[in-house]
Amino acid sequence: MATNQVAQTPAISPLTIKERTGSISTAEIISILKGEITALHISQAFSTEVAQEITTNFVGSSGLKERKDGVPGQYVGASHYRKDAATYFKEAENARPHVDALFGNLVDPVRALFDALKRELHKQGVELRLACSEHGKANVCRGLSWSGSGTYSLDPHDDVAQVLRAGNDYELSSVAHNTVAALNFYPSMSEEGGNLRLWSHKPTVADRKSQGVETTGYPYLAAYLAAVPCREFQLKAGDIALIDGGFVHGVTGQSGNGRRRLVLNSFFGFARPDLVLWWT
Ligand SMILES: O=C(O)CCC(=O)C(=O)O
Ligand SMILES: [Fe+2]
Repeated sequence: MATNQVAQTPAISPLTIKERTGSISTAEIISILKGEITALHISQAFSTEVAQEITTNFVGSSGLKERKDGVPGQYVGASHYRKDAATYFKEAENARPHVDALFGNLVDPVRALFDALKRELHKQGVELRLACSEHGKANVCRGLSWSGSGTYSLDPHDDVAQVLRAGNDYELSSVAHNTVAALNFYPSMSEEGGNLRLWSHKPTVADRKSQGVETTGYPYLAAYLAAVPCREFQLKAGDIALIDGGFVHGVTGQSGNGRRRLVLNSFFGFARPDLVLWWT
């Protein structure tokens, strides 16, 4: 009983947040990976021209699908969430032409970040590569448009449970013991809402068990988070948010009948001291 009660009172972990305008640097990305910063919000981090091209291509994509895994939203690409490695990597292979097509003939800013980080880590004796298996390899990103209605368009969750529970057939499971960095590029933003909310809480396995979200990390109920301080990022098209995905986060409800919110999301983290894996 006592253990249950402890697990149900969320421990507060302080947030270290950096917000600025401009270009993201590899030093900042590595600070997130090492757990020195919890969240980084960079405004006007990539061009509105690229943002518009990606949005137009997402909306018109023949690879655009409705999620059927209990998380309301539309997507282009593949998600490892609740899938075995064979299924995920096959889906990633099949979706690759659609993910590539999101960028048209413009330079893909997510791949540019990946390449810059790869060069910097290489200098430090660390390899960065896409997660893979005999069935294929991950894509650099996936496009997502959340459609939950109510307080949140994407309910509060953490990104670590799904990695911890990915299973032995995934090489990325070991990243769950280090920082799982969640990278978000925003090509389009709703008129109101659609903020990224981050709570001062990094759930443990016991916390997840107490909330019945041990394997998914999704969703944490409002009652559980009620006493936990939070911060919110007001996002615009062209922004990047990079967070420690172990902290609970969610996307607030959206309104306005014009633009739809679109995020390009990827995950990465240390699998070994000399290896950083990247996946979606
Ligand atoms: O859309 C966002 O801002 C966050 C996305 C996210 O948390 C996720 O895909 O796990
Ligand atoms: Fe997330």
